Amino acid sequence: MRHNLNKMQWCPGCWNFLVHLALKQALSELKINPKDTIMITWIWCNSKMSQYMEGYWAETLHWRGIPFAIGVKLSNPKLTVISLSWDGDTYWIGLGHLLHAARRNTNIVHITCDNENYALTTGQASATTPVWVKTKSTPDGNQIVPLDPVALLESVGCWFVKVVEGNKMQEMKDVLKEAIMYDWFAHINVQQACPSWKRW
Ligand SMILES: Cc1ncc(C[n+]2csc(CCOP(=O)(O)OP(=O)(O)O)c2C)c(N)n1
Ligand code: SF4
Ligand SMILES: [Mg+2]
Repeated sequence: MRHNLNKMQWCPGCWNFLVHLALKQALSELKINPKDTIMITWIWCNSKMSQYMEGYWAETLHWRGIPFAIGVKLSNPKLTVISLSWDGDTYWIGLGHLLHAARRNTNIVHITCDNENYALTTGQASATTPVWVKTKSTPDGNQIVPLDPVALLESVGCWFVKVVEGNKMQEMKDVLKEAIMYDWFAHINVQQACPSWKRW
């Protein structure tokens, strides 16, 4: 269980700070005891968030976090299970797990911080990079139509899928609280700035 680790290592101006704050406030306002929460993260910039939250945590393998989170929930249903990931992971490398988790409808909160690029590996195109945007991996402009997470999840029967702007603190906190209180699988896409790599 982690406690009081506050030395954050994100770039200045990263909206990860805002997501972290909104999540902390949501859990606090719902009066959820840190010992009753677990945050599951894996490989990318914001995976460090579990280090800055109070409560139990697990850092698992790239694109394997969702099945890990479901396993934790099934073995201890009383825990509030939050899995936190990124667009490159959730919508590309680990997409299969997202879709089947939505179909299975286990009660976890899955948050995707969508900065529209692979930031940790220095700014390649991801599944949500807009068309014609130039990145390291798309020097002539991205020619792949971005994936629509809401339409995709609704197509497999997901009942709770919401998109929030990562700088609208009140709205983000309210949606997080709603997702935490919801009894089934909840997916939140946070539209997020990445000052270091997202320059569109
Ligand atoms: C199986 C596997 N494939 C690729 C990588 C390299 N890798 C590390 S982070 C990452 C992409 C991260 O992008 P995203 O999920 O959008 O997170 P962000 O860094 O933007 O927060 C990749 C491809 C890896 N660590 N493991
Ligand atoms: S690279 Fe982007 S997402 Fe990663 S910490 Fe820096 S600003 Fe945030
Ligand atoms: Mg990303």
